[in-house]
Amino acid sequence: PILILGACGQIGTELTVELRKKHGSDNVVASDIREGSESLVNSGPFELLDATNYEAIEDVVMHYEIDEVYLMAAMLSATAEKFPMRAWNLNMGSLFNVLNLAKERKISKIFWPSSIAVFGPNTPKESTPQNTVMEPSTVYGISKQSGERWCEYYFRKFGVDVRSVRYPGLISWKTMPGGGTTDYAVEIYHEAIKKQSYECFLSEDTKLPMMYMDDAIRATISLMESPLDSVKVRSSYNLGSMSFTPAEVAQSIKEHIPDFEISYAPDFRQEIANSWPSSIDDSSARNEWGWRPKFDLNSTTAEMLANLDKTK
Ligand code: VAH
Repeated sequence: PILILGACGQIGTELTVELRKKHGSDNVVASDIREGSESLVNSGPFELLDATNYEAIEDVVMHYEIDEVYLMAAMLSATAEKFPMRAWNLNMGSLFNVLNLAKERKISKIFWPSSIAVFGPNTPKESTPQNTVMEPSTVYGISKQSGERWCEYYFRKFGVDVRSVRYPGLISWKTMPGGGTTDYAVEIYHEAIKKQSYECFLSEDTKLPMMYMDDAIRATISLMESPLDSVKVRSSYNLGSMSFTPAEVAQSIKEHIPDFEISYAPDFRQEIANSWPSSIDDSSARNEWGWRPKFDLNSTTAEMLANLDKTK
């Protein structure tokens, strides 16, 4: 059975749905610090669980005979700048809990998300390589870089099978993201439907790596199902699909909603975005476990507007 920590989050919600489809609802235990949506809680086993509480996780692991854990609980880049110590404690405490459960052989496999936030201002910005200079300048990025080092350490020293990808900004319609710098790329579609206008908190030419959620979920499951010896990167794989600026996503929306208007009011999140790459070289993921994205900006916009239109 599988346990998802942070199952009510932007990624966790969709991972829960997909893994339940694949393995059967009763084999996927969803958990979070708070109750999630009705559908999530009612479509299979759900536990209220604090990912920083080792004993609480251990109880759930023993009770359901869990063998795989997806750790999707974290504090994201923008909020982490407001609460650095809470972010560090949550992001690292939860990771040590699952790494140590695996070291004690209580679970056998872990998925842990890293992020393009591990890169910093002096990292090459275009086609950022798998291995390069990484001096993250955000609390969130520091926690992801440190987390990657610990994942690789636990793999080499204790044989812990922990697997990871560096997610770009993720775009989805099922659950709102919380506290991220790339959240503008989700909010803009909601506002386009609701108000045909959006005030963007990043400047119009801020180019960032992005990905549609369906691609991110497929990549995650594909990596977790790959044979052990095909997973050569044990820090975290670069993962790419597209890059765009707020002006470009606004243009793609205008093709569906001609009178959509965008304005720009950069805030503290601009500095965070400026420290990140503009595009990613994900050739390791493509060569070692066959990664291929399916969604580009046009198909992402079409999917987002069609689904949000139905749910408005
Ligand atoms: C954030 N969505 O904005 C997350 C992600 C690359 C961005 O890590 O913090």
